[in-house]
This record gives sequence, structure tokens and C-alpha cells, in this order.
Amino acid sequence: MPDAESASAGKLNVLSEDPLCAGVFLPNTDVPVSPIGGHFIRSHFPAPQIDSSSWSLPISGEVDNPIELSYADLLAMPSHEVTNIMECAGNSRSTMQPPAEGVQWDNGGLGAATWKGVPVKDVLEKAGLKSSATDVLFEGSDSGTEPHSGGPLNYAMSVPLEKLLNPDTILAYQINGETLPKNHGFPIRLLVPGWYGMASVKWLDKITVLDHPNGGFHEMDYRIYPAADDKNDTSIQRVTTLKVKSLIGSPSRGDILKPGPHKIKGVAWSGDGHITKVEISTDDCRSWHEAKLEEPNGNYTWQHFEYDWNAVSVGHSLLRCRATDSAGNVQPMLATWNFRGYQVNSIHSVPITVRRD
Ligand SMILES: Nc1nc2c(c(=O)[nH]1)N[C@H]1C(S)=C(S)[C@@H](COP(=O)(O)O)O[C@H]1N2
Ligand SMILES: [Mo]
Repeated sequence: MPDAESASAGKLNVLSEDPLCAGVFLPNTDVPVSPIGGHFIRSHFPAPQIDSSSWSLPISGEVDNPIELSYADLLAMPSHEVTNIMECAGNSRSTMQPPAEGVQWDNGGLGAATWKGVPVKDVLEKAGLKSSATDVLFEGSDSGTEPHSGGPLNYAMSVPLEKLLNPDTILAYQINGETLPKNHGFPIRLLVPGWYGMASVKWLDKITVLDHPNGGFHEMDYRIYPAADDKNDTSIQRVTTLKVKSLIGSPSRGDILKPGPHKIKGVAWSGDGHITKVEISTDDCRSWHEAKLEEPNGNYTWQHFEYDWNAVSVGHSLLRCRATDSAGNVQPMLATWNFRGYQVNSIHSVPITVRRD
């Protein structure tokens, strides 16, 4: 089923139709990977219609041997699979106070999938990197105007070479064993595992090896400015690695439960290692209890957790989850405010009511 159709069939929560931005419903995270049509979609511009038989990908810039690869050339190269959680840098933005600019995602701007493609590294090796190469610019064929862009432009982002030399960074042509659907970047997209979604450029049109970061519109847009009075931190940071985070999938906000045993289930992930602990609080943070946690499956995807809760008291409760990763990062009660509402990883709280009937 094409994504736009499954979005309208209610598998996704549609925030905007064209360009399509649609999030998952959190109870649907109780799966190893999101089914096709059930992975979030975030497009800045209308999705281009591309004919893979006439499409080709030029690789030029700081290379010894500029090349142009067809779709068939890429499919014929040795392939590699990566199971990855992708999260939009603006996910959970609507929980930020005061409100931040951008698509008002609740918590659904994420999905997990197994992607298949060709390591970017192999393609760069074919073209032969010059010693001056430091970054690579990936341009999509989609275009349009952004607030403050001052005119139309293509979606584009450069990624440092170091991240691209990791064989898990791939030019993907399949998701969960199927040809990439249009809304996920057909025919070929970049996949940068462990980073927020913005770097995984869809509808690739052109690759240019550079001797500096490109610093184009989208790259400059996905940045965090330090607080003006923070004398220790004056650096403007690019949004890159996923912050440690967890979300409760069920129960859902507003659910009415009967007194007695319930399972609190959800997912946790980090771009900085795997999750070592998820704790649950059902009493407004007075006490925290460790949940059962799934072992990591590879380096990049979510881990499910589950906690047996006995709801004895009638009334409302705030259910919360808090994850810790193997680098020792713990989710904060409130994420650091930034005006674009990026990388919000505040502790998720889900209000529910316990009622006899
Ligand atoms: N060409 C292109 N690539 C893009 C985008 C886009 O608008 N155009 N959106 C980016 C953003 S912000 C995210 S979060 C991911 C979303 O990927 P998905 O729609 O496959 O879930 O794609 C990224 N790649
Ligand atoms: Mo995003």
C-alpha cells in the first residue's frame, strides 16, 4: 500500500498532507520494525516522482575519478543491511515550552526499519577520494521554499567523511525487504544510522565530495544555538547524534484502566550506545522501578521495555519512563529549550485514569 494511502487509512497520524508529514501512533511501536506504511514520514517539499530507469547518481568533487552510477549499477554492488530507529530532530517538539517553531510533532516522529543498500564508503572508493576530502554533500531532487530561505532550493545536507566511512551508512534502496516507497525516498536515499533523520537525504540526485562542510540552508537550519548568557558554551552545534530517549507505547494518554495488574510497555534508544536501564514511575516521580528491558539488536535500533504495574489506587496517575544509555546519559525531566525545538528527550509522561467502572 503506498504511504499516502496508508496514512489516510489511519496507520499514521497525518500532520500535513503535501508535503506529507505523518507520525506513528505510539501503541504501534510494539513491533521489532515498523511495517511499511507504519513508519513516520517527514518531507519538507512535495515528493518527486522519479523513474529509476532514467535516473542516475553523479559522484564528483574532491575525487580522482568522477563517476555516474545507474540504479542497476547500485543494485549490482555488494549490499549491506542495517536495522535502525529513525527519529525526526523535531519529534516531541509540541511538548516544549515556550512553543518552538516548526511542524508540531507530538511524539510520533519516529519509526524502526531494516534498510538495505550499498555502503556509501564503497561508492566513494569507486570514485577515489582525494586527500583533501572532509565532507560529502548529498542533494535531493525535491525542491521548494522554506520560511526564511529567500527563494526555492533543493533539500541538501553534507555529512562528515568520518560518519560515511562507517559501513553502516548506506545508500538505501529497500526498506523491510521491499523497494523503497516514494515517500521514503525512491529510488535511493542516504541512511545515516544513529543520527536524527534530517541527514538521511531522500530522493538522491547528486553526491559532491567537499573539502569543507557545505553549510547550506538545511545544514544551517538544523543547529542549536547556545543560551546567550552561557559563558561556558559559545559553540553553535549541529544536530547529529540521537539523544537517549524512551516513550511509553501503552497505556496511551487518556486511557481509563480498571484497578489491578497492567503492563506498561514502550521503546527506548540512544545514538550514543545501547540502553542499559529503563525506569518507570507511576506516582509523579516519588519512586522509580526498573522495567524489563530487551537486549540490544545491533547498534542502532530501539529496545522494548515492559513493567508490571498493579494499579491499586483509583484516580489519575502520570506514568513516566526514564532511560539510561551505555555512555551514562540519562533522560532529563525537561530538555534544554532551543527555539527550533530540536532533540527533545524530556521524560515522557502519560496521564491515565484508574476507575472501577
Ligand atoms: N530530500 C529530502 N530528504 C529528507 C527530507 C526531505 O524533506 N527531503 N526530510 C528529512 C527529515 S527532516 C527526516 S526526519 C527524514 C524522514 O525520513 P522518512 O520520511 O523516510 O521517515 O528524511 C530526511 N531526508
Ligand atoms: Mo526531521
